[in-house]
Amino acid sequence: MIAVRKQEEAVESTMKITKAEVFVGGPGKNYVTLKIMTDEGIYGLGDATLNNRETLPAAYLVDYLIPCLIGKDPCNSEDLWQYFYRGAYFRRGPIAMAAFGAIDMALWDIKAKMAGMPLYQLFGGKSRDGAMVYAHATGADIDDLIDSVANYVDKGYKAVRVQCGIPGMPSSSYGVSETRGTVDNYITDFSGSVPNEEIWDSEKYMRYMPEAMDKLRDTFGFELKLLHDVHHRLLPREAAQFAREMEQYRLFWLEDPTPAENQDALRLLRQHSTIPIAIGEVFNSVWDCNKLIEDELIDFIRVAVTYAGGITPVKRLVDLAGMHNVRTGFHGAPSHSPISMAAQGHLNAWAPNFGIQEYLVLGTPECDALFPSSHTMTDGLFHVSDEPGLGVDFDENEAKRYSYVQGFHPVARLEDGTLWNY
Ligand code: GCO
Ligand code: MG
Repeated sequence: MIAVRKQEEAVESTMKITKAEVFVGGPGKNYVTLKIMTDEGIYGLGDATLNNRETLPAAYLVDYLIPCLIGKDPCNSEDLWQYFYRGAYFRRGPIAMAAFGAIDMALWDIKAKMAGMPLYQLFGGKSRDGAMVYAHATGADIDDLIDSVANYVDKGYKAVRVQCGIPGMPSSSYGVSETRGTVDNYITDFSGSVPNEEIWDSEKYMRYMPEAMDKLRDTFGFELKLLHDVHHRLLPREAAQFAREMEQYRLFWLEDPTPAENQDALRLLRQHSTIPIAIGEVFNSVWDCNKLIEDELIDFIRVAVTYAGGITPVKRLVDLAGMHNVRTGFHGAPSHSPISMAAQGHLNAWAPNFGIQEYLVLGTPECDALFPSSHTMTDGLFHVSDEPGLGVDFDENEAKRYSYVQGFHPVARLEDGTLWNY
């Protein structure tokens, strides 16, 4: 006989959001941290950091979104997301999506804490134990780059992004400092009140990078996964030629070979090369990349849960990508706080079509003190914590040590002064 269990009373949420606060600042970064409080004492955390424009999502949250959250049931994250997205009329864009994204992350954090489960359980559980990450190796020249890669190999990383200074280029290329040795914060310049200007030369870059890659493969062999980021700087024909030349070095991916908004550019590249393409760190919504995914013009989708609007839309995007053989490779530049990195960690643990995760945030004692967590990294694999929720906390006392500091991305120009893509 089959035993029939008495149906337990349905769990109905009566929780209300009572307050939400935004903090801006951090150790060498302007993290934008959202904390949503409820009448039952459970709180949720979100990351709204938009690198070098941090005060804008913070203002969007404080001036427009937080007042609408008070008194709402935090369990209705879907309806609240639709309310903010459809209700905004002027939709999308990185500022608004980073602000929605932080709210969405915080609401998922609250729900998983209510359930007493790590967030990945609400998605369908784990598909893997550790998620492969890649680090950034940079070198002012090739020897410097080889040292930087060796440093990550020694630490057990299985995948490394490689960016190298280009001989004869009047200033550094993307992602590289002009001085030798590891540089921690090359993406943001805090030294002036206007952006620095760099000089870019596509021809010199295209001539030298294959040579640099050749030396890297000679030194490290083919087992180590190597990635390279063009940072949107080549024209479609140039990108096709470059991709073809780089093919022999078996990159894990070639990132942003062309300007992201010109989606047809990738058709030309696909006709000439089978190199795996990763794109999407500047996309804010599925509408920026559904054609790229459906037409299978890319291999990895690089959105971030911050400026792509949070877990709710990104999870949908991951499912769409999975239908078209596109794997994930979420953006994880140093500007992301451990909160969004945790949200991505949970998605990575679940996603059947996980590819790789860019990861640069863990490891400084100041950052760990501001965002205590029990996520761990071993041998280049990220192991998501089993704590309820996102598994990361925010120490408000520590936060008092920091405030907003203005910083800039550099601006790129060609040698004749023509402005180019950063
Ligand atoms: C990456 C990105 C970053 C961006 C940065 C801009 O692949 O990590 O290209 O390095 O330049 O996120 O703020
Ligand atoms: Mg990039």
